[in-house]
Amino acid sequence: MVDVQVRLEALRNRAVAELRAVQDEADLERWRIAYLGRRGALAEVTRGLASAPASERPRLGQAANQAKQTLEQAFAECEQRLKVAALERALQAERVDVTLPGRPPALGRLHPVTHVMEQVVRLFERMGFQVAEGPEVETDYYNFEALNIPRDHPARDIWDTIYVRPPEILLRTHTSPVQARVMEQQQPPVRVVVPGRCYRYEALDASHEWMFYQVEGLAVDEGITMADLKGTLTAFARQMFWPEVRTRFRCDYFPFVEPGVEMSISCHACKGQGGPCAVCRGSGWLEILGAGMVHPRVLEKVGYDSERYTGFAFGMGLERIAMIKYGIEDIRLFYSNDLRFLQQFP
Ligand code: FA5
Repeated sequence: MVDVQVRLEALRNRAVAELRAVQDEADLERWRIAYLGRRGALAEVTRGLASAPASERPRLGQAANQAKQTLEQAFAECEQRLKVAALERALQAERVDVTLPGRPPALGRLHPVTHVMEQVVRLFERMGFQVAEGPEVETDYYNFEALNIPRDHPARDIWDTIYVRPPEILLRTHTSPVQARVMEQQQPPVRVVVPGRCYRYEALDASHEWMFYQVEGLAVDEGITMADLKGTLTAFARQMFWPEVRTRFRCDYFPFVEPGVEMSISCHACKGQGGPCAVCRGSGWLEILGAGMVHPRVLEKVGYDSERYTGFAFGMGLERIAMIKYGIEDIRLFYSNDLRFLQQFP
């Protein structure tokens, strides 16, 4: 029965050698069936033991058992080897090179109009003004009546109003309604600036939007004169634009001021020379705001003594200021959400 033992030996050697070449679970399963399966090579040799002489059987049986144990152990080791290899592959796939430089997070930035609004407000704060705010959905009273614009006043046509619930509730057409709201709440001296959104039923073009920002200013005290208005606004312009800027005040009409003015600054492109300048269309000046001395009737409506107190007020469009400062030609660029435009600002 040397024959059986030789076969067992050969079988074991072949099986172990083949197992070394096994690369995946499917190979391993094929190997298991081929050698350890019920109809596998080992089972076949073991079945041959039945024809061996009885005296040889125990020894051969033992040899067969040993071969089986060897193969089972080799199988378990291979199974373990495959598991470790699979785990290593998974880890390799997840590998992160921690020495690579990080990807910088995309930083947001302020909208250019927000940026200009903060600058304007900061400059007036330094001159002693406080910040006040008011509602964008406003009543007819504050938007018009309190500002000396009664219902059938022709000046209402200046402001193309968007109504929420006509005729009483509307979207404020300017920040001026906050003037009365502030004065109703406090006694003079008053010094406030009011930044905020305004709405008008407008035909859109390069300088008109239906939603835009204004900053209102109001100063009321004893003895305030037109010189204070001019001095304050000129100081503002020099800091906001450039130190040599010149300002010009010309008569304008707003029902809530008397006298009323419009203020222009000298054109930065042609340094006020005019001529063929496209920025100021040859005039040398750029209009930036409306202003004036608060109308006595506006003061009286909030219960102020108009004999004792005087004041000045102004209102500027922030998009217009931003357009001048950054050389932007079309107001619609601000609200078209085009990142190529917005990312140009600091
Ligand atoms: C007013 O709104 C007055 N309340 C300003 C004022 C306040 C005068 C206090 C006197 C005293 P006006 O309608 O001119 O005035 O608007 C002021 C500024 O808002 C304009 O110069 C302009 O820069 C801006 N503005 C007005 N309409 C629009 C619009 N449709 N789109 C963008 N900006 C606008």
